[in-house]
Amino acid sequence: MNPAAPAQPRVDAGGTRLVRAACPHDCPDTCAMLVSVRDGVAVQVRGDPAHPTTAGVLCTKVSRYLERTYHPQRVLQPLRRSGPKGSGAYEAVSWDAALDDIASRLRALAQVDPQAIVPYSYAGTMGLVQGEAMAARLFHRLGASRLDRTICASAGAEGLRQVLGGLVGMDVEQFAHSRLIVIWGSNSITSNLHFWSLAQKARRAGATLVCIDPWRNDTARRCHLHLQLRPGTDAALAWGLMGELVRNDWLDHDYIRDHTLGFETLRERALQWTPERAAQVCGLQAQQVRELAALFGRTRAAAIRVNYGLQRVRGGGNAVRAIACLPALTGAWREPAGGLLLSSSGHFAVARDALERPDLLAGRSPRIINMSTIGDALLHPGGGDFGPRIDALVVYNSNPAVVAPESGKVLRGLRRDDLFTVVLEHFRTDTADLADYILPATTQLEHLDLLKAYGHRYWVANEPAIAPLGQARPNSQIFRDLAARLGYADACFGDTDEELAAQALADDPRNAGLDFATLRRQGWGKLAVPDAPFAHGAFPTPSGRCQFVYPPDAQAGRDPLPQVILPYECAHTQPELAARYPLALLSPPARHFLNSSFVNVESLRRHDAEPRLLLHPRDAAARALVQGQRVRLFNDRGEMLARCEVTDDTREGQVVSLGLWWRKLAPDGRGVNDLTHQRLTDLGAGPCFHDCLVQVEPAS
Ligand SMILES: Nc1nc2c(c(=O)[nH]1)N[C@H]1C(S)=C(S)[C@@H](COP(=O)(O)OP(=O)(O)OC[C@H]3O[C@@H](n4cnc5c(=O)[nH]c(N)nc54)[C@H](O)[C@@H]3O)O[C@H]1N2
Ligand SMILES: Nc1nc2c(c(=O)[nH]1)N[C@H]1C(S)=C(S)[C@@H](COP(=O)(O)OP(=O)(O)OC[C@H]3O[C@@H](n4cnc5c(=O)[nH]c(N)nc54)[C@H](O)[C@@H]3O)O[C@H]1N2
Ligand code: SF4
Ligand SMILES: [Mo]
Repeated sequence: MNPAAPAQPRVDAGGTRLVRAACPHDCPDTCAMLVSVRDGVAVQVRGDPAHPTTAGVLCTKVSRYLERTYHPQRVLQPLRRSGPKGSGAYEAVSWDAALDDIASRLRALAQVDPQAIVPYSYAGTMGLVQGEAMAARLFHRLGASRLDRTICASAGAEGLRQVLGGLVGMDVEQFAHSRLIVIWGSNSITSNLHFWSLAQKARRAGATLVCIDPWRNDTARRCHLHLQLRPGTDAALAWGLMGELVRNDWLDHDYIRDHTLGFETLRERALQWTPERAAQVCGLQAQQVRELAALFGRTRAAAIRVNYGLQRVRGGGNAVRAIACLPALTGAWREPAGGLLLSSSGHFAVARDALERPDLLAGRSPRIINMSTIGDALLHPGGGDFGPRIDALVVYNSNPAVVAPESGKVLRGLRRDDLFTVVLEHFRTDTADLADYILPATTQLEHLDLLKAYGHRYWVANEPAIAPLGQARPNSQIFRDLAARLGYADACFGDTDEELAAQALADDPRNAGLDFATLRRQGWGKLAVPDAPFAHGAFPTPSGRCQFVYPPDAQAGRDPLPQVILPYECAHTQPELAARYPLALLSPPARHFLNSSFVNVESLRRHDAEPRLLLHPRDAAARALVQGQRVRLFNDRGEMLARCEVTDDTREGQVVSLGLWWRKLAPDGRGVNDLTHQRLTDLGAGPCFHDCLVQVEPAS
């Protein structure tokens, strides 16, 4: 199960040192990298050719990691605000001065109510050491508010947990052997490149590729079939497919009997869903539903790569639930190359409590702030159920001024004069521009880390390749330093990064033979998880079965089956709003940026010189808009400018805006999240980025 990586030469004849690293970015691929270092300077990064999923290839973005690391605008010393908030005036201060002042401000707040302090972080780095390890310990010890990290995946995660029991599924490497691959809600070529390579292998061996996406993206264009449904209608399509599977008896009755829960209930509901009914909700042809159902029902090694695009709408959690029922109906799970993959992260045995030390809460249970509604939270005056007003925000590994929904409110919050904000960053991001202190953090080449993945089954270790640039410090060190300043003597605040990495690996059979020393030496190592994890059932649900029905819903008298829930903002649910703002806005990632990371890397911004808006020819004609024209995109929450691209790759009534631009690098200083709202998904309390109505007009 654990193929040993061949030993790499550590130093070549010319004196170049080769260091094993891991891509830290928020991407399912978590590539194993090799960094060449000469005279203390990193001179090359490349993909590890021996690592099975990386296969020697890094994406265009991370191929430019040196340009990012050695960027002239790296923040390399602590900065203290020296003018009004947002003025951009900062002065360099020593680490001692910065840490002393920050610690005394936090101490003073903690004496009144530590919940007034809020950490804000996501996946700028996915490393377990530079993520929620020392940081979590510090905030737990303080008794600060806890953060619900919902901004990406919580709706799908909860949906999948209800059906399969966790973020578990197929081994991505098995997709190479699938006969049918359904890519559902994902632009793999952009966001999951190494999966796409495996899908290509399957295609060359004769597999059929299907894409289900409201936008004909690069991936859809290269699939055999594309079902271009209305956004937020995926659950209806899944029910349409289930109806056909039941009516045509494309079912594995033994698998259903032995390994699933609630089939009779599902069967009855599925029979109410004809292809015509599903097609009507989804804006498809009934024949398309029939055709996909026949393909899926008659292919044993049928695999679904469901991704997060489709769960960023009101009904996203239930959509994932409905889709997750499909492979158990046909028994596709019996095949290693059949089943479904949303995320592999639940297969990793991580010793969370050892890393984060919730015991340091010492019986307290601080309130939880949802990061997806940080705009409202920052503007809350305090009191009532909310608890104390937020007086301090400590941001690391995230850029909320750009990535969080309803930027207007987020920015108003961040601009509050009575908010004390500390931002740990590589760059002067839009968020850092509103900080009281900007603390220089190291990049992946400068610190140690250990990564799990959400798209494959390998642990990947990251050795520091070069010394920290300037005065930069690893996140872990900054939180360690703050803990010392706050007088916390608990031994855990003395743990080194090596110790943290070692603690992250749970003592669990899945980690057999994989301690941190081994991973460092080998670079990476594969989890011991069966190729076909649910061939014999054994789902990690309480029932051990694939749960078509969710027992807690049944017990509470609610409908226990996956629901079809239409978007908050669409013509069916809000006709008056849709009359004023008739276009559905999707805002998926741009290929050459990673969320808001890399937007400041010049060689990458050259590919996407300014924000683009894809608009259907009929919508363009109705507004007398032409190719290349600058347009204004707006609704009641905000506006933004973009260059219009007239194309039938998008549906009529639907526009697509690509990427999360730095506000200060956009022509109008705005971003797409000026338009999005803070309402939450049906499950998991996640954001609804792709559930948003707008209007478009010529820019004046
Ligand atoms: N280059 C690049 N790669 C990235 C990222 C990036 O910013 N840039 N971001 C990374 C991150 S943080 C994540 S979470 C991952 C995951 O990435 P995802 O969130 O899966 O993003 P995409 O793969 O672009 O897929 C989004 C797709 O979903 C479609 N979509 C939108 N609404 C719906 C819907 O209602 N139904 C269906 N069926 N489809 C819908 C969009 O049109 C788009 O094609 O990608 C990671 N990889
Ligand atoms: N409209 C719309 N909005 C979206 C999305 C969308 O598709 N549409 N996608 C959403 C998704 S899926 C996600 S995951 C979120 C992503 O939101 P974020 O996790 O905030 O991702 P980034 O924008 O990449 O910001 C990460 C920041 O962390 C910094 N960073 C990186 N490594 C380190 C480190 O080691 N130390 C420190 N201190 N800082 C570091 C980077 O410089 C960068 O500025 O955005 C969400 N927002
Ligand atoms: S961003 Fe994704 S594809 Fe690119 S190097 Fe990192 S893990 Fe690999
Ligand atoms: Mo994400």
